[in-house]
Amino acid sequence: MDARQEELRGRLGALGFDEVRFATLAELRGEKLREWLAAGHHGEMQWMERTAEKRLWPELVLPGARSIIMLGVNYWSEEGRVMRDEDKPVWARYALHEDYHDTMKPGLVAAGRAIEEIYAVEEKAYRYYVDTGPVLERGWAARAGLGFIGKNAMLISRRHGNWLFLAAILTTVEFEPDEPVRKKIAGAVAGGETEPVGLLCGKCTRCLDACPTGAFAAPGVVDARRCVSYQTIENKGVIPRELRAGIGNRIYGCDVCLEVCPWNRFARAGRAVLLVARRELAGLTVREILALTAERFAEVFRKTPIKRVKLAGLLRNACVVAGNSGDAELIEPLLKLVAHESALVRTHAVWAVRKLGGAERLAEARATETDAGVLAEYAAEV
Ligand code: B12
Ligand code: SF4
Ligand code: SF4
Repeated sequence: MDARQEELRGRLGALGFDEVRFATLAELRGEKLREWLAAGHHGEMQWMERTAEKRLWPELVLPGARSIIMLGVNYWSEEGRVMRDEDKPVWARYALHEDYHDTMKPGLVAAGRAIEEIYAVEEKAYRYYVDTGPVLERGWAARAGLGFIGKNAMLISRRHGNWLFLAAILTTVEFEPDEPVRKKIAGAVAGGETEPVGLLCGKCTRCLDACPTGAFAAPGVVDARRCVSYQTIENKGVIPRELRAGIGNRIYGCDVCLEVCPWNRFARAGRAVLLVARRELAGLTVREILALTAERFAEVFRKTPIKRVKLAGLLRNACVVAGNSGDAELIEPLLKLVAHESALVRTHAVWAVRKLGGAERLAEARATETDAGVLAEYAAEV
């Protein structure tokens, strides 16, 4: 192995990246992304459509690109094991941190400097991304051997389970590629270039069976439109009525298909060099969230990814959680939201009050309601 490449791997590891692996750029499973988009599985994420070609061909992102360095940051923590409280709204584990796009950035800046120093190149010889760039991160991570793609569509690491954030550095520097994960099946070797979904899943289907909203169109294929993560984070509008019950008490994101995966048994607490935990958020009650003002929202969710859904998005999600709780004492705080300035919030508050058996308390608000969408919610079946 090239001494400079190993020096780079060591320096990136010391910066806080738990996985540092290299792949040579070539075309990636393009048909999978195209099929996914053609089936409309991306919902309203039009940016996925706009950037599809760039995602498949990194030369369009960085002219002259030859390699990709795939980085993984383990965000598992031992407290994570005990932090679920059934009486409280449940947050995706990644969200109980300051926004990883921001906290991982200094690590990526320093990684870029390390490439410059070791390979005597300039800044234009690389581009780094964490989630936000047009890079098929899971596909490249599988190619570089960080793990395999599970039936839950996640990049699963044999060392860290499902709990890896991914980041990528495209570069014009050439590296020796690392080996993808392989498996011996009946004397032949599977994996590598073909990267089959579920390579190390065996007969297990736990994730597919556990999904609360039936979001898997096939093993490894998530129809985002049915996914709780999409509905509670990416969707800016009304959450389809037929999916609301399945959301249960998940207020932001969803980890169900990650949590049930037996590969997590190998996960150990991460070093958290590039992360800042915000576990206090898991202690918020749905009543406290329903009562949030704009000022309080800005204060409580400062620096977290949750601020991206804005107050109205979070109140919408909280109404769904409240409606699913069966707790009639939440009718009172929900009635305040039936008069909220945002029609989005009013719609979901009306649903929740009706779901909790408080329909008769809505007469006054209904008489003055003018928004067609909210009126449709009053008229709909619960
Ligand atoms: C759009 C998006 C979403 C969408 C769509 C999810 C999806 N399954 O595609 C929504 C909003 C639903 C979502 C949800 C989540 N996401 Co997301 N998301 C992304 C994003 C921005 C693009 C993913 C994408 O390209 N999807 C299109 C499909 C077709 O691509 P793909 O699943 O990546 O598949 C490729 C490879 O699997 C490979 N492949 C090889 N063989 C085969 C075979 C088949 C059949 C298929 C389909 C693919 C395949 O090729 C495919 C395409 O070439 C990435 C960041 C990025 N830039 O990549 C993060 C990313 C995938 N998300 C991430 C996370 C953490 C989540 C959530 C866990 C968040 C949460 N707790 O709520 C959930 C998990 C849901 C799930 N089971 O996938 C992490 C995943 C880390 C990991 N270890 O895998 C990423 C990489 C962000 C990051 N930088 O860490 N996400
Ligand atoms: S994140 Fe949740 S809703 Fe989305 S596919 Fe996984 S289990 Fe289903
Ligand atoms: S839960 Fe089972 S089927 Fe799903 S990804 Fe994990 S090992 Fe594979």
